[in-house]
Amino acid sequence: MHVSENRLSVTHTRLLDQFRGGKPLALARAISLVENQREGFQDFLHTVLATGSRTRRIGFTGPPGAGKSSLVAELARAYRQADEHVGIVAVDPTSPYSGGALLGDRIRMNELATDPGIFIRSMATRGSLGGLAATTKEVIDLMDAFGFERVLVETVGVGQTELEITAAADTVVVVLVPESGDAIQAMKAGLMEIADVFVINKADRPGADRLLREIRQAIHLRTGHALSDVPAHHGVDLSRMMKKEATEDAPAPHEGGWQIPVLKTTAQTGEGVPELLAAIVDHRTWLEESGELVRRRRLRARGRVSDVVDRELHRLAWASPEVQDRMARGLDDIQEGRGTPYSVADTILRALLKDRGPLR
Ligand SMILES: Nc1nc2c(ncn2[C@@H]2O[C@H](COP(=O)(O)OP(=O)(O)OP(=O)(O)O)[C@@H](O)[C@H]2O)c(=O)[nH]1
Ligand SMILES: [Mg+2]
Repeated sequence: MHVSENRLSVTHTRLLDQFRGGKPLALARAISLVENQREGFQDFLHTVLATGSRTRRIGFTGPPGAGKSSLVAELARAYRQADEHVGIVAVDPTSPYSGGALLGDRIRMNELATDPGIFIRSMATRGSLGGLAATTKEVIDLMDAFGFERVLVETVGVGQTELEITAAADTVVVVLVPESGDAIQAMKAGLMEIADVFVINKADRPGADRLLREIRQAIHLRTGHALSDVPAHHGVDLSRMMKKEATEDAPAPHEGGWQIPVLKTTAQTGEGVPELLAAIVDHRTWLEESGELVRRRRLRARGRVSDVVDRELHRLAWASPEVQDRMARGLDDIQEGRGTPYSVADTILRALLKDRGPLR
């Protein structure tokens, strides 16, 4: 695989011109090129991404129906008022839905769908784990390269599936509602690890204040404020141990000065939305000043490289005639009791690595 701008086809060169000229249709075409992984999509991505990243990426996750889309719509409106261009990506675990349905049932949200400063894309996960569709991150990259100052990503959090949002966003907003249970459940679901900002939406409903207090207490305990007041227990300093274990691969421990805010919103009336906007600004400032933004971007780049390597290895393996041949013979061996899936896989890997000298 040799990616290069010089390898772009005539069609893709034309697409590139229109993309760089800011034509929304070109963005839509580029997205489907990438989503369908059509011939040449890697050269195209390589070319448009070479200019570097400048978009502020904000992820929203939380249980179904928590009001994520309603909040995203409120924020998008606010960013538009500040004259920013906004990309919205909504990832649905089952099926993609139309731009109109995506932004909920309110009339004024339809304004968003027709605003040329907003580009909305919904994607199905098609069974991929981690809550993001296989190419969601690439679509976000395309929106970044296209020049949106802001990209808002919505994923439905069901159990552990929202974890990947941390790989796609600079700031992760976890949206809960009074009905979504207690703080213990949120901790169990791993939401404490991924949240940069907690929002209790539907604050017009009973139970919001209780959940707010519980989440605040849980954060307080988790970030070790309670621990640091207490002398090391049996000579073991838990907070130090936790720090030591943090490596480049590990998710960010929320230490180093960021206090996770817990806010109440009512997306329907817009109440609490200015505070949410302010919390996102504060988090951005912290990201930049603490060096965390650099760390997250590096982590993101690492994930992207390994994604591409995985995908290419997979493609190379199953496209190889030698591999096909060994597979066919291996299946005979298994059937006749001379081989196992492990021995056959072993011969396939050997063939692949021998065939592809430079890959070794
Ligand atoms: N009472 C109340 N209802 C709200 C609030 N915010 C959103 N809703 C309603 O809750 C329902 C779900 O809102 P959405 O914004 O679609 O929620 P979502 O989290 O995007 O839902 P999915 O994408 O389907 O998981 C809609 O009927 C909204 O009108 C709120 O603050 N209070
Ligand atoms: Mg939604």
